[in-house]
Amino acid sequence: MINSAVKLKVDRRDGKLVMAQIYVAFIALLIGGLAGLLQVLVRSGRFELPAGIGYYQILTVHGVVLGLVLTTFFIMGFMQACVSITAGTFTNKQRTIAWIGFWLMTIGTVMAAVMILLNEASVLYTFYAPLQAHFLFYLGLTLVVVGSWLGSAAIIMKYAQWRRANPGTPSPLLTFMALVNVLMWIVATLGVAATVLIQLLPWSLGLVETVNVGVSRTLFWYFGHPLVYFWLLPAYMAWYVIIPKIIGGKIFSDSLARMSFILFLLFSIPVGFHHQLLEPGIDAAWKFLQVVLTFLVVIPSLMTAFSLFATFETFGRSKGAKGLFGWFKMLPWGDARFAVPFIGMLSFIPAGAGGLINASNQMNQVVHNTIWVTGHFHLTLATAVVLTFFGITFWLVPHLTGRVLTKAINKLALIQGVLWAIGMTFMSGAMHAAGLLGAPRRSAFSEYGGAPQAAEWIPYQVAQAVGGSILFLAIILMLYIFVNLAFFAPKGEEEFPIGEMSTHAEPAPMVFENWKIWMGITVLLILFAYTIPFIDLIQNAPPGSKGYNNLW
Ligand code: HAS
Ligand code: CU
Repeated sequence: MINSAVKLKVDRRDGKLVMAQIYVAFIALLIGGLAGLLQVLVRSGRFELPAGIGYYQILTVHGVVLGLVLTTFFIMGFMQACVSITAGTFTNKQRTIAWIGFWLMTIGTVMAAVMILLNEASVLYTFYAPLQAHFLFYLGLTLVVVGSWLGSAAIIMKYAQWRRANPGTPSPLLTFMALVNVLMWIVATLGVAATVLIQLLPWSLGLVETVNVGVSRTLFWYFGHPLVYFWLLPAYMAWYVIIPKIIGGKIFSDSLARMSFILFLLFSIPVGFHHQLLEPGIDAAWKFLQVVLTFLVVIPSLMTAFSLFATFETFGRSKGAKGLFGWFKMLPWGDARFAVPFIGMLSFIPAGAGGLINASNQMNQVVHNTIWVTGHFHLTLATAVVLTFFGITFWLVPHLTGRVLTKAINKLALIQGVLWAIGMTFMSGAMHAAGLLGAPRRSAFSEYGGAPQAAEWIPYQVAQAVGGSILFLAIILMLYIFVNLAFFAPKGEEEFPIGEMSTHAEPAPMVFENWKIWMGITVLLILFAYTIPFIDLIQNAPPGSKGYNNLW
């Protein structure tokens, strides 16, 4: 079935391309992790930043470097590896395009990073106007996006080539999933490209005096929400396809996996308003519509949870497990390639529940702009997704460098995962709790010119610092593991685990690959959810604000 066309090894030339991106991702982990440590220490109120470094500056480093750089580089590399091994080695032309993409992304990253370090771009990672950065920061991030389009183009070209060569056969599942993610990414990044090119760049160059802030935030969130699923879907690729193989089980259903990815394509984009529920300028009816669509996009995650339980249970029972939860004991707890992503899955249960709370219009009033939200995305992105990426690293890096994951490193990897779980329980738990008490996010406290601290938040801020310090230790351990797997582990062959279909599953219907239908519905839903609100935001921009409407 899906495995018949699978080669056993990623081509060496493709492997270099993938590794280049993974190197950048881990450098980002080091820098971003350090910034994170400084942040929790400052917030504990017991530490001052040296050398005139600003709180918002390190916050921007942390958000941009981990939220945008680590993720985009790792994801591009991982997806390219998946496509290369399941749909075939990239042609020279495809690989060259991907390399140009890599270099554009890298140059862009350096430009943005330099401007942040010079304190010319302390605009947080959502770069909300009217906060303004140096134009080189915006230009740098534009290059990152354009570079990622080229990396995506290589994936699309490979898919098209495979499609032509195999008419009437469903594409390999991992390739299909990577394709959906890049299609979603391209449609989503049009929003951020629009605000950067048409609004923020001309404004930061002084060509226009002001920008329509409502429009710029709306365009950002048109991109910002699918951005979080662009992070999530590669983790889902591993959960659906890689994990079953690692535990020695089977993929529960190929069709269900494809269907959930298609639902992400359709419903990820027209939901950005759930980040703007408290913003003026958008009619409540449109906010309501997007809240409803947000609850629709929860369905493919529930399908994923169902499918994972089914995989685990079927596997356990095949090993003779009895009772409701007997299968749980049968899972390979000593294998870091499974156990570390599993911690991620586990954290995604409360993380997802928190998301539902955020999305519920009334409850959003309680949590919005509090540090609860920071707690939410440290469970989703910084635990569920990131621990899955680490789990992938444990086999992908040695696979590509011709080395093996030794028993000793596997053990360290398990310790790393457990440390992460402990650190994050403290940090994210305290963030959720302090958020409910009203502690603001993204706010330096009084000594940095921010809000005064309420006494009742302080114990939670200390717990955050404790958790954050444990997380920093885990990051150091992870970097050690990465360097070992990339340069020092013994030579050998490490498997690229790709799950096989359960024999009970039906083959996937070809309608899943009718991109005219899926892209058509995607565009229609976007137009439906956004056209009138955009017209409103542009036509009803506050009158009399000098130059406010210079731009839209
Ligand atoms: Fe979110 C804010 C709503 C998912 C990331 N989110 C953020 C921000 C980030 C972020 C970065 O509606 C802050 C942005 C900023 O800086 O302002 N989020 C949701 C909803 C979901 C959701 C409804 N978010 C994510 C994911 C992220 C992410 C995924 C990153 C990867 N989020 C919001 C809202 C806000 C928000 C509002 C704005 C808040 C505000 O006011 O500013 C859903 O997609 C979640 C669905 C998930 C589930 C869980 C399914 C569980 C699974 C695991 C199964 C486990 C197994 C193993 C099988 C329903 C799949 C267990 C085995 C055992 C034996 C137990
Ligand atoms: Cu969102």
